[in-house]
Parts: sequence; structure tokens; C-alpha cells
Amino acid sequence: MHVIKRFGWEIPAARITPESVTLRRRALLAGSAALGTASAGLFRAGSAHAEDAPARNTAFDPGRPITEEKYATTYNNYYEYGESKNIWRAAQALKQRPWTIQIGGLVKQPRTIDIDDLLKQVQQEERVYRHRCVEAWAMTVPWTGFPLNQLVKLADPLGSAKYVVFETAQDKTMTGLNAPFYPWPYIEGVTMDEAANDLAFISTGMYGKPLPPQNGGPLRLTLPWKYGFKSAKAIAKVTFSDTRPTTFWEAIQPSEYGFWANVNPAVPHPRWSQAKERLLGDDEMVPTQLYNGYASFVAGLYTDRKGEKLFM
Ligand SMILES: Nc1nc2c(c(=O)[nH]1)N[C@H]1C(S)=C(S)[C@@H](COP(=O)(O)O)O[C@H]1N2
Ligand SMILES: [Mo]
Repeated sequence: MHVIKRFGWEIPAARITPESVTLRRRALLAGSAALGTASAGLFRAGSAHAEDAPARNTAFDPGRPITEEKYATTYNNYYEYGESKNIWRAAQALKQRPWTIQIGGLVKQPRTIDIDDLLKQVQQEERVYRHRCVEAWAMTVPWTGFPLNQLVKLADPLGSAKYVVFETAQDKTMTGLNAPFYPWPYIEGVTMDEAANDLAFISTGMYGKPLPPQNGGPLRLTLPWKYGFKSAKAIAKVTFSDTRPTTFWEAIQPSEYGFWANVNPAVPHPRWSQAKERLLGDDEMVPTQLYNGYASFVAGLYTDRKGEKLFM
């Protein structure tokens, strides 16, 4: 299928060399000013001060330096705003309030919850996680947010639920939604076991500030042991299901982007190696780790799934 060549982050390895990326980023930063991200009440209702940011949970040592904020917030994948990495300015148009999350499917009581009501009912903290995009770039980010299992508890799913499905917002400012062929909305999903894992996180902030729209504000999934495309941005809907969802990139190219998408340096993408990753900032190439270095947390989730395509 020639049509897949259209997708920016499926570009062949030759086009994602450190050099071309560095040049593009330099041009982009030259034109960028402050990344105004103020948005009231993200950490706590009525407060937007960084001093109120939740304390760091040190159980998750990334083992490498935190990426400079300016790189993590200006080099993004967000197809709703276009296919380039340079969407951060366009994404500022996404209004973060009011924001509601629809909870439904196999739950005791479907409902729509306002984000600020939700944030009052969860315990927020900061975690520094490694992030590994399937395109072989990576970063290390201090996220603030709360464990996904707290959202699952609030949603009160039925015993028959096997998957949690996330659907991202479709806003009029998202010009990428008009592009033909993409199977909008952006859908992602995890099993109930994965959702209950300690690592599974919902981010509402980064670098001690509210989550910028380009990084998925106001609410974004963060699954550090999986390729970055699993971490759906701007979540508007959470559905519990007994059937595995067809996820966004899986629908586009199932042979390259599957449901599981666990990081594994030994399983190459059909068109490039996954053995190493390029760190945003200095573009250093470092080895990629199994489950992105989180095997001790998550490997047990997959012991009964040996026959499945866990790493793509
Ligand atoms: N809604 C939505 N979520 C998304 C994407 C997207 O295009 N749309 N891209 C994914 C991909 S491929 C990656 S690598 C990460 C990038 O997150 P970042 O821009 O905060 O680094 O977001 C993921 N979440
Ligand atoms: Mo990605």
C-alpha cells in the first residue's frame, strides 16, 4: 500500500537522521517565543501556581537526565494538528476549559465528569518517565498526574470489562481532522490488567506546570513501557469494553503498529531498527531497553500471552 508513505512518523530511517531533525528543530526554535501554558486549576481547583505542583514519586528513577523542556514541548506528534513535528503553535488554540470526560460502556453508571471534579477525587504526584516513540526518538519527562487505576476505580467498571478504551477530543481547531484517510477519532486502549499496573498514568502536567496543549493537555495517557503512540492525548472519552478495540494506528497499518506495542529493541519496525533511540536535545544515540527499561514492573502482564504480537 503506497498510501502509508504519507504518514510522517512512518518515514523511512533515512529521513529521520539526527542531522535533518536537528536542522529542522533549529529553524523552529529560532521562531519560537515563550510557550504560554497557563491554565487555571489544573493541579488543584482554583490554583495555577507551580509551587502547588504535586511532589515527585521517586520510585521511578529514569536513569538519565531530564530532557530540556523546550525540546519536549516543541517537537511533537499530534496528527489532529497535522503531520509535522512542528504543531505546538497551532495546538495553543485548543481550549482546555471547560473540559469534560465521558465515562461509559461496561460501567455501573455511565456519566460525564468535569475535569476539575475529577482532579478533586484523585491523588496527584510527579513521575519522571522515559518516553520512546516508535520512530526512534526519545525523551525523559517529569509528568504530573495520577495513576490510571484511580480513574478506573472512579469509573466503577463491571466485572465483564476487559479493556479500557480512550478516545481523544475532536475540536474545531484540529485542522488535521479534515485530512482524508485517517480513521478519526484517535483511539487507544489497554487491558484491565495493564490499566491496573502501577506505571499506567494519566498526565495533567509536565515540568511542574499544566500540561501544554501540544503535549496532550488537559489530560493524556502516559504508558512508558509502550511506544509513544499508545499515549493518547486530549482524552475526552473513556469506555470499558469486553472487546479489544481497533486502535488508530493499527487501523492504518496493522503490520507495523499493533495493539500491544511494547518497546523491544530486538524487534525491528519493518522499515527501521529499534535497537537505539535518539535523545531529544543533544541527539545522543543510546540503546533502547526491553519494555523501555520497565520490565520489572510490567513483564508479568504478558507471561500468559506468549503467542501474541506483543512488541509491535
Ligand atoms: N491524540 C493523539 N495522541 C497522540 C498522538 C496523536 O497524533 N494524536 N501521537 C502519539 C505519538 S506517535 C507520540 S510519540 C506521542 C508524542 O507525545 P509528545 O508530543 O508529548 O512527545 O503522543 C502520542 N499521542
Ligand atoms: Mo510516536
